[in-house]
Amino acid sequence: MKRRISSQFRSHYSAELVKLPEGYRVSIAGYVVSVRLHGGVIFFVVYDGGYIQCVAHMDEVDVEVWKKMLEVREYFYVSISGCVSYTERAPNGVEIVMDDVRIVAKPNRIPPFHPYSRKLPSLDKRLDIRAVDLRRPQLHAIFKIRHEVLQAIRRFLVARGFIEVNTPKIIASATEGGAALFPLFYYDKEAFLAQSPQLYKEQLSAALDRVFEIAPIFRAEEFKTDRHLSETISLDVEMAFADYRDVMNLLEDLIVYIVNSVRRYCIAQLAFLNIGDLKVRKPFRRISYDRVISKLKDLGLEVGWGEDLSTAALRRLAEVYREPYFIVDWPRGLKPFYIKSKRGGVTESFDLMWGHVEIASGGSRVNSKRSLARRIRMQGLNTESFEYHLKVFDYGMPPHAGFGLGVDRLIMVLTNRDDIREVVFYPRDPSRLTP
Ligand code: AMO
Repeated sequence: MKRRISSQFRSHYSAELVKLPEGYRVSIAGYVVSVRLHGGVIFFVVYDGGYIQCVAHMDEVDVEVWKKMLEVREYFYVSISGCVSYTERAPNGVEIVMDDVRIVAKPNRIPPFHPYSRKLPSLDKRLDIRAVDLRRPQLHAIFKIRHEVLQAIRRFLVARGFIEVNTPKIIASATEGGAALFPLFYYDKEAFLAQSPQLYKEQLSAALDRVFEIAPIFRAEEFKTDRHLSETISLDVEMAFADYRDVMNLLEDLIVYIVNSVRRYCIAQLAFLNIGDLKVRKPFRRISYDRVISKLKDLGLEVGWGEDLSTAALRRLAEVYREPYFIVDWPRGLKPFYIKSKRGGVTESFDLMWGHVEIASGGSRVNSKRSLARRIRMQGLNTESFEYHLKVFDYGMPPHAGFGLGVDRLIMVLTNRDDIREVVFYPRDPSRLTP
């Protein structure tokens, strides 16, 4: 594919220079990361999606041009003209010997921290000026990995015959019992921001067989953890003629594919972030909720049957299970109304854990209208609010299953960050609504 997008500011991107012969004249545009002046030689490092060193000798450029070069500071946006030169002194083996510079935008203020500084302000302070924080090379590495994860998800699912769909984010009723909703005015009615595309993806799997969506979900929980957001990106997958075992197998293959893609396409980024041992092995363990409870008891943590697993319990388990693993067959009371029951008060459900973080959850779905209505009532919800969904079952509903995967959580784990907000461009949490 041709990548060239030239403009009055640039003929090439720095990444393209290695394909050009010594002496080839180019112009590049970007922002200045560093300026060094050594006697009569000036060096700039410019970022244009990649880094490039640019150099000029006082004696070899026009006096007016040299004066302009001396004006350039970090954070200036510049367009630079010069010739390609191969040299060992440049970090990537190639540099531009400049003959002109055009200052395109000058900042009025210097950011409160330097992109290469080891001493950074707190994440909250950095988030307050996120657009500047995002110029840090560490975040470039994280967001390149994020980009690759999203690409890999799409490649994998499309190759398996899934269709990418979009469902409404303004909805009329809740789907995820435990999680609170954000209410909003919808003309003269009350509406909510969608917690999950759950019921829509189920309906779409009946119509299209295999569907997926990558979109925001909204959770109005009053959390204060390292892994919750009020708005987060979810990968939702749903397939007809499948049960929870089939989707666990699919999810396991997907995770392996994502990890391999990141290892293949993000070598420099993984190295930069010091992530040397990113590996997952199939098959992932499948451990029943019952066994998890007794395992925790052995580890000295008493959890009553039917209780959810606390962060402390999940952290304890993470010490034992170092690779991703599934907790399967959760008690009915812990799972939403649309998850199919099985004998023993449990459900055909799973959570995919990686470390102490729940990456995904899913299960087989109830596909009989009567059972679904009963489960809605059992959870204290009103069947009338779900009439729009229940009536679809009158036209036939095949067995189906699926999962929701927290994309931000997966990227947090892959990039080894200890706060989910690091891996989101503009995170939303109970105390943050801007920028
Ligand atoms: P669940 O509510 O478990 O299931 O959500 C699915 C996955 O989404 C991620 N997630 C979150 N990530 C960050 N911040 C949050 N506040 C947050 N809430 C959830 C988690 C979680 O595993 N409809 C079902 C899925 C299904 O059965 O298909 C659902 O929404 O990684």
